[in-house]
Amino acid sequence: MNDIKVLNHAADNIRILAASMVEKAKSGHPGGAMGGADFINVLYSEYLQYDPADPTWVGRDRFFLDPGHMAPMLYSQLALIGKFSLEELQQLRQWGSPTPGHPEADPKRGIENTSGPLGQGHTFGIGAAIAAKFLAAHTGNPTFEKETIYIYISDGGVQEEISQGAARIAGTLGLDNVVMFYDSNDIQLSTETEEVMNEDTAAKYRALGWEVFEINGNDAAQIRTAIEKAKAVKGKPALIIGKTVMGKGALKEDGSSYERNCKTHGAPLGGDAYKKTIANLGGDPENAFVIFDDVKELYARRAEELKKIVAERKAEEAAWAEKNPECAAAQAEWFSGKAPKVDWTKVQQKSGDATRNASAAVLSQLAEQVPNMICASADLSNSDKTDGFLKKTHALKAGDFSGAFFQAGVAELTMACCCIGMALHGGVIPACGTFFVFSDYMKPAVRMAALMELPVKFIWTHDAFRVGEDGPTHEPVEQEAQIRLMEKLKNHHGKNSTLVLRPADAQETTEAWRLAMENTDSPTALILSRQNIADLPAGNNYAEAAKGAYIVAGSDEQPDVILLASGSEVSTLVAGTELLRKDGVKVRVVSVPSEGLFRSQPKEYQQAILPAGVKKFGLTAGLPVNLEGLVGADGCVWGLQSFGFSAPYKVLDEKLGFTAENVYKQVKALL
Ligand SMILES: Cc1ncc(C[n+]2csc(CCOP(=O)(O)OP(=O)(O)O)c2C)c(N)n1
Ligand SMILES: [Mg+2]
Repeated sequence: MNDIKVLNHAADNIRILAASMVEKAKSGHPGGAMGGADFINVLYSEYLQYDPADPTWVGRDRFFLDPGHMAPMLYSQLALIGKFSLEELQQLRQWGSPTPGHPEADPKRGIENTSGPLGQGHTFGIGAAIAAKFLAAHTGNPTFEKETIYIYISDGGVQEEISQGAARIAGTLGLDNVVMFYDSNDIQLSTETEEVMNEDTAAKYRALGWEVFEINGNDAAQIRTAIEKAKAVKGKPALIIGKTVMGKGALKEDGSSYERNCKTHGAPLGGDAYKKTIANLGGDPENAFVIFDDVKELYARRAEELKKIVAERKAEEAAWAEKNPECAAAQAEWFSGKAPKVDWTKVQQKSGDATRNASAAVLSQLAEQVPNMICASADLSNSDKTDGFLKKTHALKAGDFSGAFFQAGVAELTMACCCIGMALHGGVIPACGTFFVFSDYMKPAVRMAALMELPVKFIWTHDAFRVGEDGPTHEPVEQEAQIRLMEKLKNHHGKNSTLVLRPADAQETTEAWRLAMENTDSPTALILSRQNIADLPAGNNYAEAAKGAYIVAGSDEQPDVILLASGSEVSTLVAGTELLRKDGVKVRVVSVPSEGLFRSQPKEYQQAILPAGVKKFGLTAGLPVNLEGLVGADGCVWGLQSFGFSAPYKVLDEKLGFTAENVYKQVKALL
């Protein structure tokens, strides 16, 4: 057991480094980091199991940070274990540095998740815990049973609504591999917490099925005991509520206390206050970026302990692998991040089917062929047709993770963040479904998946006003334009941050799913119809969908006009061509499942499909902006200009101009 004095000295070391990073950067958040230092230090010096020589070891414990503004605490802690240099700490928030303003996922350096938008980070941790349970059940590898997901949350994360969803899921699924620390310092950015919350947080989490421990979060001995107890809890997640002191050890320039002060939330301590604080914590204000000798020794000892712990756990894994070579090979494949091998010829599509049903046909095959896939739905599995997957497996349950379906309940953001956490954990391929209109509840998570380059599959059905009688609340209009903006936004590797696919018929849906499964380094969105759609003309070359836009079979050479659309509007265009041809008009129909993918093709291809100077007519059930970029000055787009209306969808098609006759009329006016 480490001497408490040394633990306290190490926590002070973290406080000194964190405050100094912010001081040097002239921006950042010292107060929270200084209050949380004791917890993170006890965790890393005594409990967190990881392999210093093999940072992405699959069985490692994981630390998920929710309050990204406490980055200086995490970076300083990681400097104590050698993952960051003292020079790198001094580059906080600077261009090109590995220590940006809020941590961005970098598991090799000990950062398991990007954090910044409060609430999401701890939900990623819950998703990772689900993945660990799933892998334990599906591989039998004993290492996953031993893995603990440690989560750090603050007042902001508890206040965010998503915490209700995360806690509900963790409680319902009995995630006893979760130990969450709540840094309860009574202070937030602009007020003391009592101005905005007077709940009994412990009672709330108990009611949601958690075991709760309440301690002084700046007392190393109490933290140690609480972690011991939390790890021992069976059948439930554990929450340690630590009352902490914001800005612990901070002094003002006159030497009076600067603790428990909102001002230390998000600004450097400043000048003499900084110097007084560093001296008070036992550091040298002129030379603050130092790791104390006894702290170096503390972490050197821990590194030795870890060698033994990791050797034992890896020996267990090796024994398992020897007995289960096939499972071990499968597990290695799952963690490789490579696309799974799928025999797509096995997918049987029905002619004229709704694309949500076509998606179900694919999911049914994926459930059989991709044993590490987890599919989720926010209580709509029989409508969003993720039940195609569910019918081949069963739902994950407390104590039984042998299934592969995650029933998230009506909580779209929670579901999305859990899926992201599964992807962060590695070893599993998550997908999740709901109605497209409710993608509005998921966008913050889609953005984070895009930023982290995670291959989560978002399945959004009921893609247009043709939802019909459910009325405007359920009819997406502007959602496609919104999500397609993510195709225009590049990630930091220069790739479109999200792949967005809206297939035109059942067969094209198989292609879209193939592209989704082969996309291993960004999220994919599949936008699918509720209503049946006529097949594209016979002989259509569906493989061309991989280019984002392609010429549909039956198109004329040397066209007078090019008609383009995505999803079910393509078949409306095809119907319109028959009327146009009767007038001798030569027509090309182009299906555009993904503008982003199309724009990634060579210029020659783009020009061959949509040559400049040829008149173009676009049809979209969303906002015209969906196609205006492709139509340009060569024509016009017929789309929706307002929210939808309640009526049977065929009536809406008539009223809103989504008919062969209107296509004919609009195109004639154009020519
Ligand atoms: C979703 C979201 N909303 C707002 C913010 C801006 N913000 C960052 S920290 C913070 C206050 C958080 O208070 P707390 O979690 O108690 O942190 P402490 O002040 O104790 O460091 C706010 C509002 C954010 N990062 N994420
Ligand atoms: Mg706080």
